Amino acid sequence: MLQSVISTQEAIALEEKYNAHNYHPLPVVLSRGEGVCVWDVDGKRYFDFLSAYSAVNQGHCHPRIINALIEQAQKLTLTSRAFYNDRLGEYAEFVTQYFGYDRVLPMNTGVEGGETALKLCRKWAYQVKGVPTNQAKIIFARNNFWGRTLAAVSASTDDNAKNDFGPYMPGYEIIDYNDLTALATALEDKNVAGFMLEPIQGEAGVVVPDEGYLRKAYEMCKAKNVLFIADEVQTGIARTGKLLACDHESVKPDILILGKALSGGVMPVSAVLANDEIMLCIKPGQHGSTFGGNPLACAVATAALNVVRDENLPENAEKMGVVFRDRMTKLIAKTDKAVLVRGKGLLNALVINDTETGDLAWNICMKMSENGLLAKPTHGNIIRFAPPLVITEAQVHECCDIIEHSVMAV
Ligand code: IF1
Repeated sequence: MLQSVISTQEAIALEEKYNAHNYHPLPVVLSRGEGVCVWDVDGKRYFDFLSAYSAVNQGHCHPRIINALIEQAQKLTLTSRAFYNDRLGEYAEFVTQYFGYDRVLPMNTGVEGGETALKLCRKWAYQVKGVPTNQAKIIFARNNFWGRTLAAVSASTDDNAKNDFGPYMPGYEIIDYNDLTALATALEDKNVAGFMLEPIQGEAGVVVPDEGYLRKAYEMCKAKNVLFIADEVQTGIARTGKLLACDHESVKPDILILGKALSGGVMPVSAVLANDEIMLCIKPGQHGSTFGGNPLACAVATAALNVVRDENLPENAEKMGVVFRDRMTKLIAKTDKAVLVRGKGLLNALVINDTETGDLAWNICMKMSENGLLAKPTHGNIIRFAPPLVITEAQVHECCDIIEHSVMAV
């Protein structure tokens, strides 16, 4: 293996000196990725159990997706929507049929998908539902995370993500997640236009709602003519053992937001899907983006979605998730350092019996990194485990051995 030209120390020092300090990464400098694994600049191999926050579900640098990228990149990468191109129409047909909606509005990042969904929801509220102008309310769940824009952090209940970014977006209502009584109360307000939520809360620490919550919440929204908006940026694209996390309860969101693995982690591609009554509320010139729906993104996302289907990634995520949680349950029985494992498919979290500062979880992640597995704590004492969905059963067991040795060694 060719060694990289830059050392770990140099790479970290440069980032420290010239980059914003908006993250606190593990001290690992990666230079190559393939399938479930990544390699650092010294050639050390790691199993990637973060998957770039569920963006590389298809595995790092999947050949089919990379080839689609290369082929299209040599023809046409960007036209803007000022003109048509020969990729967007076919992609729009493909992705709407793939997920079962009339239309798609293509964007780039997950948070742009969220912003687009909220603009659609408000437009629909005024033009279809008949909410008085500028009176539309959107309901969010406490501990939600849907990105870093001002509209997104206005919905946040996490001080670190929100503080000192005010003033905040008006028209928001926050209710407890997984609480149907709170939802019923909020839905009494005639001006509520939509309820936006993650089917499983990712950043909050892989919080799985009670069985039936999504289904009941959806029905309550429909009864009040309120749009059910599913943020599947992290839970979608086979991550939880179904194509969409909403599929576990046969809920079909009025507005579906996708991102991350929609491109297999190759480039930013997001999408909002909805039917005509909602999507056609936005007219020409009322929304868009320079890169939204670019030919390169269309080619990459088409390949990425074909890989999900052709390699049966939802089924594999379901099966491997059972193996993983079973191994973690056995580990919890052996140590008091880990208290709980939760999740669906290959979106799981291990809750660490930690101090307030979260040192134990961080130290476990550092030990796992030494032992060749990458994962990162969220909210102090919760370690999220989300490998690429192409992982094999043998690799799951090899990784669980690493997790077990690391937990026992710290
Ligand atoms: C960070 C985690 C955080 C998301 C859901 C929308 C977005 C995200 C459910 C926005 C993005 C990323 C962002 C990144 C860390 C990661 C993350 F939950 F995945 F771990 F922060 F919460 N909806 N999640 O999870 O998508 O605009 O980033 O493409 O900002 O630190 P984006």
